[in-house]
Amino acid sequence: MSTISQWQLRAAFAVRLSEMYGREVPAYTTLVDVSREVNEDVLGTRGADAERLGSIGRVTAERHGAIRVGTPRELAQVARVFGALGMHPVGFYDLREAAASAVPVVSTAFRPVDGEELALNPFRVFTSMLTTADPRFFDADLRARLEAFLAARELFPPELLALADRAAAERELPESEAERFLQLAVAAFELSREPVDRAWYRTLERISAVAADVGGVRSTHINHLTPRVLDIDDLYRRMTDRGIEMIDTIQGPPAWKGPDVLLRQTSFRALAEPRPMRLADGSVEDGALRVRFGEVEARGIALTREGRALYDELLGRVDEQTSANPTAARGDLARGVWERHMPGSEAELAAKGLAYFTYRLADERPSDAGRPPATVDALVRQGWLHAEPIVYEDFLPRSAAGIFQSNLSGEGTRYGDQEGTAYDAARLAGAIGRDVLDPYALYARQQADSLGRVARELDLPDLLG
Ligand code: OOG
Ligand code: NI
Repeated sequence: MSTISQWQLRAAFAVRLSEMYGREVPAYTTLVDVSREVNEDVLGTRGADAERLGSIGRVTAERHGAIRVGTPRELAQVARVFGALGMHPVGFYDLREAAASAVPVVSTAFRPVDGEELALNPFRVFTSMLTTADPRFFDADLRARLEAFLAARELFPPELLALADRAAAERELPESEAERFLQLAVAAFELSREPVDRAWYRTLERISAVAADVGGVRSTHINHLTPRVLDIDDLYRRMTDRGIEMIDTIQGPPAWKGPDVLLRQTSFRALAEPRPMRLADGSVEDGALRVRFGEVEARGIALTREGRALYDELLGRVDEQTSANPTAARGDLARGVWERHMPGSEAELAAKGLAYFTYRLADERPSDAGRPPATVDALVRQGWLHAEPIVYEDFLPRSAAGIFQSNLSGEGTRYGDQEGTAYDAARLAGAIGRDVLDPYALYARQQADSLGRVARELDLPDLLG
């Protein structure tokens, strides 16, 4: 009997989730269609260069999802489901600090970690957990009620978790178990039709719309599913032309003539979705909730810590200029800052140690070659090696907070006199029962592995320094 490997499970899960979400949120299907058109056009005009940060096959299939859970126990279960798909927790994001309105969550991203797995299918899920212990959002009474509510619900049936554990242990599932696993896993993220307790939902909504979305209902659901495009500015125009109202910015780096780095994202607010509401007298009436949205992204080169520090510094400068010139367009100010301070070529990013690359031997040695030079820089310059950018596989806290925020209706409440509760990567790892991996270490290893290979091939043991 044939078996289904983890990457095949991951790819199949992404496809089925996408079909399900397209049925639930038709605007998502429009977004996917427009993304495909944009990608085909970019491929047509830029040719092979369009695939520098991933093959068109990978990019067309590429999605990230976002989900939100309530407790460490639920997060640990999510980790088992994604573990079955070869997805591991990477990075820690504290959106409580990054957002101006009340977004009481901390997050990580579940994703494949090695190059081959990423190339097979890079599906990733931004996963947030409510910080119920943070008194800036939840007073003692509300916290107790919220935690009791969350403790009493079950997001993932035991059969799903058992199949997940088996897939993780055996790194595959027999076909019929794989089918069952996929059905249960997709169903776990469908929007529930169960009536929502209106008074409870409204109580949480006064604190934060995100808290209500997570802790106001007895199930979870996919919040959005994001396709990847090769030209997000073009996509933004085309969606606007189709009458879909986008948020007013593209988050992340500006459009400019230099290399694409990190991540640019934009979104639109989805329509209200019908959700039955249970009233205090027990009766049920038609209601609607508007929490899910559409998002799209363009990915660039992964930056090193130094590169990221530069990115954060430039964002700060753009903020300063924006508040000093409130009538100027932020995108124009940002482009100006970038042109002054961001390296204008991949070669310069590499030479300054600001971005990650993999290296491979050129098909032919330079014609007048004697011994190869001893530095990576010189090897690339003289044509011994090709440098290929490593694509950024992660998220940006400030953009994530912006996306959360731009899709909330109210600011929510924050008790400013209270001290925040520490939730850090270690606490998250403790909840999940496995390490939360450091994204920089993953990119650095990919780069070092490639350098190790070329160092052996060229017999340059000192190349790695
Ligand atoms: C997650 C928001 C963050 C991204 O792409 O930065 C995110 C959420 O709304 O649950 O998905
Ligand atoms: Ni997202």
